[in-house]
Amino acid sequence: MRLRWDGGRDLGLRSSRAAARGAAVAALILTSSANAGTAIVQFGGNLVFGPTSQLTLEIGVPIAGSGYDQLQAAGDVGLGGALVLVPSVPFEPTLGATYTVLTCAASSGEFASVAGVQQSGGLDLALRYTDDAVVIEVRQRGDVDGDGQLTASDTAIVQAAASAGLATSDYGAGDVDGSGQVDSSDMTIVADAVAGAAPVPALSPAAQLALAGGLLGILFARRARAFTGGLS
Ligand SMILES: [Ca+2]
Ligand SMILES: [Ca+2]
Repeated sequence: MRLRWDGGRDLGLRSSRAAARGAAVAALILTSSANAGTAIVQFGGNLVFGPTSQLTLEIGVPIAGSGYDQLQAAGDVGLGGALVLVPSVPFEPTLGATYTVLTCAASSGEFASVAGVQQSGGLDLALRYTDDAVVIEVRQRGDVDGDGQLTASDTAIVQAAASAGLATSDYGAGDVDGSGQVDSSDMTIVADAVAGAAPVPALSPAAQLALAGGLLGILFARRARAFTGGLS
């Protein structure tokens, strides 16, 4: 991982526990070379990612430090600039896996864009923001609301956000391609995903036969009881 301060002077980090105590910076550019090794980087102060900054994080096994890059700031973090997600090699995204890539006292703002969202197998690295963290979650492409299903609910969120011209890089708010804007591109991706989602499987002929047989059995049993009751 490598830090470059706004003045252009580089600060190399070789330890997974590097602390810039008390750092309250107006603009900090932080980059991590692809496949340079994952790490946890800690800051004692505040961080502000300027509009031209780029934060590149390696994503692999969902274990902070040894499996993916994680930033920990003791102070507040102002988010901005570009976030680039780089899968480690080899990387096999697992549905539902989560990566807390940034923790802080309080976060504000958002990354202007996110690169590396789409992965193989129809899976996405979905970005979401909390009050004190940035989390990446592996979801089915188009599962905007994160309920594990591709339905009209996902389509509705994107349509509403696109109509409002929402500028966000939050996957759950509808920016499924990481462009920083919810628009027709996101609508197309989600609509295609929902349309291609496997429908609820219909019963096979054999299952239908078994079900019918079971119902007939119940019917005969009831009639038999009624008949017996009539005799007694
Ligand atoms: Ca969904
Ligand atoms: Ca978008």
